[in-house]
Amino acid sequence: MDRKNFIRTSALAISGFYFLQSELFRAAERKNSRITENTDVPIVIIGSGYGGAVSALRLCEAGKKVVMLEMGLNWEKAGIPFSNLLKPGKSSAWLKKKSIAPFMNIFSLTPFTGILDRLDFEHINIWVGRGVGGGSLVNGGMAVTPKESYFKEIFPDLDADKFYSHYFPLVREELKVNVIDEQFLKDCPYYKFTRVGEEEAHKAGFKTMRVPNVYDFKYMEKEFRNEVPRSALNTEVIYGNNYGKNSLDKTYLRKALETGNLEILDLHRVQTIQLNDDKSYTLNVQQIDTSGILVADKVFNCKKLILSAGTMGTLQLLLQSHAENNFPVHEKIGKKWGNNGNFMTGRNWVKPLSGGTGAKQSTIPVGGIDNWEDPEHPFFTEIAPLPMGMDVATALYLLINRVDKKGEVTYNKTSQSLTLNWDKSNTVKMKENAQYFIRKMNKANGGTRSHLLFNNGFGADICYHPLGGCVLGEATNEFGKLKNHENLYVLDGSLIPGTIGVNPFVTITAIAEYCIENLIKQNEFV
Ligand code: FAE
Repeated sequence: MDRKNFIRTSALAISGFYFLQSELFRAAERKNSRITENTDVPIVIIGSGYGGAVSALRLCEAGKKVVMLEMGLNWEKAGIPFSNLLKPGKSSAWLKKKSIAPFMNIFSLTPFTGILDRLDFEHINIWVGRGVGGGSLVNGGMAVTPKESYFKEIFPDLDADKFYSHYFPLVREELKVNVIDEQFLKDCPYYKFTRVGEEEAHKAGFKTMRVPNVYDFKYMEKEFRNEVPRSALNTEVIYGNNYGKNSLDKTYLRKALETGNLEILDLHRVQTIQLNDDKSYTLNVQQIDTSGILVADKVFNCKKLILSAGTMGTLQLLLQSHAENNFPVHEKIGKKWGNNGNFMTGRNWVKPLSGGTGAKQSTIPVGGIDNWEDPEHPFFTEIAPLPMGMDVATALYLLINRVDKKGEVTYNKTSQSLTLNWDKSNTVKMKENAQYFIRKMNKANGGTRSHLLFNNGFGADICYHPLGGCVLGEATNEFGKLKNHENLYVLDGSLIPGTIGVNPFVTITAIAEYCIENLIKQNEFV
């Protein structure tokens, strides 16, 4: 080694040593500065998705002080912009080194507390939202009211008339649900995929329907005219929308905060729950920073506890606390879990000679195919966008089927994680429906099954709608109060027994409204 190289190498080694030392010092400092806090609060809500946001608003309006613990980040407060599909960044994944979209995960990431998480089980992967607003931050905003006949079948004990005349209209209003203008849909090049999808469906003999959404379509029209910054027309959706989407932070949660009675603590992950002798609860909570590093251990004591951590989060808390702290859980906890019949599929060579499904696509779906009344092949499917920045002549569909065979969620003490009793046998009928649909579409319109997408064109393992495990009226009383407990309530997707026949957040919100209204009336929170 010559003298120049020797000096350069030594300098690099010395600076590397000091860098390492200062990193170790900072890590030690972070460890030493971990605080342990013990706080008493009357009501705690875990999770800030649909069930949590509704509960918070109605309790705060009734004059109750509420603390909400949310493991994800408060993005509005943090002021960090969301990424789009073509350039995944900080918001695109929950502490992962690679992007976690349903396909095309070619992007490396620096771990950050992003808004999209994927929970991997043996036969199924489940995507969930993380952050203040829960799933509303990542979802496509499709705001679909279930068919009344199916709602009655799934919830025979609920007063369907009251739901269809009161709770569903109420939540559509609160969530700011609106419908795309038909002329805009007809003219806008970003909706070619919907127009082609509907045309092809009609040719194949299927019935289509307009799908309402919480995305502000008047804003989208302005985006198109370049009067405002673009969001849906700039490939923003599952990693967050910077504009246009009325996620919960802009609706229920904002209203709840305006009462002055709600405190939201973000980056606070509840680990386990203990039941105390006086029937109150103690929560063991970890506060983390945006790279997932533990900054404080905290303990919250509360008289009343609402679990709104989403289907998988709520089941994890209940079953893990049961395994580790002997926390009492009813025998029905974990039962009647379902994927809401989610089944992804797609077609290639869709109108290749006339511009395919369009190079530019809005991320917000507005069209659906309704085959629910077909006794042999009942399904509903979203005509989904595939905004890749170029025309790939591919049509994407997320089918929602009935769930004939339900699964079960249990807790494995050795691996300290949830186990999902769910395999191919649970999705047999869903696959048959997808095959039937694709064949009929191809026969009428040309095209092939998308063999390169998913598993040879069939995504049985893709789930956006985990539901059930804490079923209303079975694991809980008729208003979501858990059996075997006096001060514990579940208000989220886990109340729905595995299926609701359409995208679920309108139903989750309506059921939460119904439950919290009645719980307050019954003086559960005095
Ligand atoms: P959820 O919204 O999941 O909120 C639970 C919250 O609890 C999250 O913010 C978690 O971070 C937090 N949490 C969990 N564990 C803990 C813990 N231990 N400590 C503290 N916080 C915790 O619950 N549905 C539709 O109706 N229309 C759509 O267009 C649609 N598109 C979707 C697209 C994607 C990519 C995904 C993933 C889902 C989509 N969904 C859609 C489903 C919908 O977002 C979901 O059913 C609801 O968000 C579930 O609401 P929950 O109140 O149950």
